[in-house]
Amino acid sequence: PEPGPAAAVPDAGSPDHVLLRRIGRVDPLSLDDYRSAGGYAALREALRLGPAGVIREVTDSGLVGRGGAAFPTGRKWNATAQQPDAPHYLVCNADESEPGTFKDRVIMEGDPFSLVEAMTIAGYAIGARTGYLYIRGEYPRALLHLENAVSLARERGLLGPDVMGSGFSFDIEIRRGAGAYICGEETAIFGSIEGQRGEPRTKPPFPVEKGLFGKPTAVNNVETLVNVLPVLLMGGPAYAAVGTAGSTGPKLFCLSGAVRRPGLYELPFGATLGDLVEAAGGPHEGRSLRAVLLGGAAGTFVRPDELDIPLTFEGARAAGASLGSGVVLVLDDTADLPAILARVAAFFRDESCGQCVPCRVGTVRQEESLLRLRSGASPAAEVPLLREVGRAMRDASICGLGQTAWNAVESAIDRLGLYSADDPAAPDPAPGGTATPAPG
Ligand code: L3W
Ligand code: SF4
Repeated sequence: PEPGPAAAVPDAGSPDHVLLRRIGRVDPLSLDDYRSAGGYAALREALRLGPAGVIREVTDSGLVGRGGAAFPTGRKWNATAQQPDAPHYLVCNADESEPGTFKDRVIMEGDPFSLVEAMTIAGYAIGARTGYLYIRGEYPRALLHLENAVSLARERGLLGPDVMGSGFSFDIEIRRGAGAYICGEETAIFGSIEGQRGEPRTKPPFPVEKGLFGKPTAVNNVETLVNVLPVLLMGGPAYAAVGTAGSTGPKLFCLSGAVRRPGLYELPFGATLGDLVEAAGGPHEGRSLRAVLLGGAAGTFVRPDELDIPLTFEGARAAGASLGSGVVLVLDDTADLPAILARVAAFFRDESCGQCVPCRVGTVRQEESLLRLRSGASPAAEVPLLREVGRAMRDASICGLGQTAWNAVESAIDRLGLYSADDPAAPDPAPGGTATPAPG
């Protein structure tokens, strides 16, 4: 059998964990275990505070979204709660598909009741009676554990018409994705749940105003929601004291690639990239760091001399990078960067929904150019073309997929010096300098 969720957490059981504290310590199928490990105390507190009180604590906590865009959760919940149109919906974005990301999976597999409790609190705060949990289709164990959690919570009156005897009615519907990365984009989720093609919609209107079924909707990532539990248990201001002023609370980081102990790490915001790589044991014996890809396929390559970048939203931004959802991919001196870039480009070409031209065509052209470069085409001809295509995608694509599809390639060229005239790893020009056309 596959190893359990705790196997993905190298320091499972650490007393410093807040979000991961139950991983590997409770039976994820047992509501009694969850309750004896502190479960449902936060919902009780929420019901005591009332919806406005919950939103106040979440706002005071400074919690921002963990799905990649860092939007203030309290502001999103307040904007949804204030909408006169009804009904209101909650959508939990559990379509975790960013390459290198597995944080939400560990929570859903190892501590599923925490998500059910957090969704109930969110529904209460925004005035929703239904929450949709949109889960990645390739997460069968997480699905099983969540189905079990929802059904046990219903049996015990923690979901349903009278949550904890409070008169508040809330239930959770689970919907599975079917393998499309784009369905994790917050408005594409709506189409997917509504039974249409999962394609992003233009914003505004934002989901808080017109979301699922055209109604006010708060969409939150799994990690964002489970952070609401410590917010209510500690109180907003105490939570805000953890981390930095701009990035409060604990954060999960998915570390993969050429380190000795890859896996999921929980750290308060503020540690540096170097601290994290060191916590994971650093590069393997005899190897040295070549680069770190921060923020996943849509992220930015940084150099080994940039390891002092603080792992905060503002720190990454100041360094011209992005934290994304917390993906950290470490490459050592054996990494084949041109092959990795071609893989990233193939991913975006494959996952583009094809709705808008800059992305539909741009992701194809980008991949073709990178394949030509791998085959020895001249950077002097290809790099300006890549820049032009990248600019068009960034400026004119409808959604984040197209807007970020050139980030990693651009940073490999500009920060790592790949394909620059003085790049020692640059391939020798092909005989005659002719470009090899890409397949397809
Ligand atoms: C009300 C306004 N609401 C913005 C809301 C908006 C959304 C949130 C963020 O992409 C990022 C993306 C990926 N009134 C509002 C408002 N909102 N203005 O705030 O919005 P937005 O559009 O900036 O971002 P997004 O479309 O949600 C998410 C990046 O994440 N990413 C993706 C990672 C993948 C995963 C995963 O697999 N789990 O997270 C990686 O970098 O590029 O920048 O709710 O409605 N005025
Ligand atoms: Fe679809 Fe790409 Fe346009 Fe997004 S940017 S809507 S993925 S074609």
